[in-house]
Amino acid sequence: MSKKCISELQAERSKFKPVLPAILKNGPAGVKLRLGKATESISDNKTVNKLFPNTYGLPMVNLAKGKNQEILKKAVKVGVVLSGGQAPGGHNVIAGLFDGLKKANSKNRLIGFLGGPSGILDNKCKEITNALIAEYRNTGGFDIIQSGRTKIETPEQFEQTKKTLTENKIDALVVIGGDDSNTNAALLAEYFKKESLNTGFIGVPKTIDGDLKNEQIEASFGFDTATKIYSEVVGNICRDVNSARKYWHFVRLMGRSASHITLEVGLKTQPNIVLVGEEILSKKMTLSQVVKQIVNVIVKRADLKKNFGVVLVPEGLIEFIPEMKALISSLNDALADNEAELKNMPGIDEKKNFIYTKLPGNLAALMKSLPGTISSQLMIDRDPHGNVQVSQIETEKLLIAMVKKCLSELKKNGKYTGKFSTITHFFGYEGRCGAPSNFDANYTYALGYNAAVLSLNGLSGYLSSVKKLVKKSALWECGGVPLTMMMNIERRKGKEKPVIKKALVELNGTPFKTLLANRENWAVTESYLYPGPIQYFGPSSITDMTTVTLKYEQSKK
Ligand code: FBP
Repeated sequence: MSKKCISELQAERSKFKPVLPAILKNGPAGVKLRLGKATESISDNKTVNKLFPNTYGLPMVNLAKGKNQEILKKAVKVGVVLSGGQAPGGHNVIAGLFDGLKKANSKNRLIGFLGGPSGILDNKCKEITNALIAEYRNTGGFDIIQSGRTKIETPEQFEQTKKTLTENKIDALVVIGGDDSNTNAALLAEYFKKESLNTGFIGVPKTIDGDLKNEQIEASFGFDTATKIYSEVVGNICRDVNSARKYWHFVRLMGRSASHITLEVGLKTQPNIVLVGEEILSKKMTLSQVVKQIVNVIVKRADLKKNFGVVLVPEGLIEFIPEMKALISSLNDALADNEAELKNMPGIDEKKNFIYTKLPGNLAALMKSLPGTISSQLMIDRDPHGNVQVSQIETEKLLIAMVKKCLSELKKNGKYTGKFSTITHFFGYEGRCGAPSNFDANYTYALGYNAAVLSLNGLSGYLSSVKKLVKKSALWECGGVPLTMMMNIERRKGKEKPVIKKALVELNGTPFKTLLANRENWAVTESYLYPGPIQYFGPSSITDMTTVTLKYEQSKK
């Protein structure tokens, strides 16, 4: 990328200097590790312990001021890989990592593996230099080394990883990824320890979905920027709706297995209906009950002569509806068990008819009752971690079809006289590579710099942690959280596996309670908010604003 090819905003933005937490100001040699007590996994302790005999129970690590001249002496070579979906700020993690390593010793080197974990398996890499990283500071995207979703899982792949990392003399690998990628980092840390190899593995919490968080990790990076981008466009749709007053817009938002994005965008824009998967699951609602809930609002608004509105739908919605969840889980097992036969079948209808015979009768009937496009989308290949690819399932269209059916019944009975014209949207990819907000630019830079400190200190099996995020970045606290501490056992691809637990929307938490307190009013009024675009320049009350979710979750701590 040549300097001439960048936009005016990018040129101006490249001058932004992230503000490091004060604890990191004197570089990696100015901090000492303070070790806490041995840790336990959040559940399934015995099983997780058994699977990670060499890395289970590591202590929590906090950075404290001190002198650590030892780490300056030896030049090290650190690898970095971007894993999974894109999230704004990935380039700044690499910039922070690069600056931290170079501050400790100008002979330290940073090697980027290309295209995600497959770059490790294929030994495809390039050195991150000062000139290269300069082009990517404060930019969105993962294009500096690209990303990928390959999972390192077979014994051959572990062997290949060992070969690549030892041949390249990599002292530590920094894995920038979500829950699945960091689970992979934990497995690698364990494998290398078992093999008596010294390579360390440090994770960095990434995902726009916002579901890699817990007591120790306050937020995953990218959530802030992505939700600001979606809030801008959803706000614009609300204003369009309020101006034209003739359409119902159904907006599906990314977030896979958690509704944090939808909830955050809902709180920021106050549309008429915000569906939260976790609530639907806890109430064990059926698909028709969810549809009924939407229909009730449409009818109420029609009675007020308001045949328009905005509905937010989390992309993972169907996995939260118990009957659909059961269908997907049974389908996951059936697809995994019959992979070979299915491969040889040419058409989707043949595959579906075959799969119906492998499902319990009630679930086969449910699948058959869905619109053909939706049942075909449910058959799409799982991702390498065994997850159904909900981004490919058009839930908003399924809901619209069912709502239409319901409304026409009501019309026949004279209970509905409105008009229902719809427009659908799916927002996900639009926000994943946006230029990071100030919050994400600072947060990712600190996460990367902190990962350099953890790597230089020879740690392995830790997630880079930066806390107190509602304070100014200079006051943030840094450390490392053992990866095994965040694990539990889940069913993936038909088998029980150790994985980092996803954080779902807490129904007792302030973000959801705020929605609850307001949604009846938002349903029938036009209380829309128009957040507008991310501001990079201007008053800090706007440029440094964090998410409502983070503010509500962390402000009392
Ligand atoms: P990560 O969890 O890997 O960060 O990815 C999140 C995500 O953006 C989800 O919101 C979405 O369902 C999925 O990636 C889409 O995957 P893909 O990029 O493979 O289409």
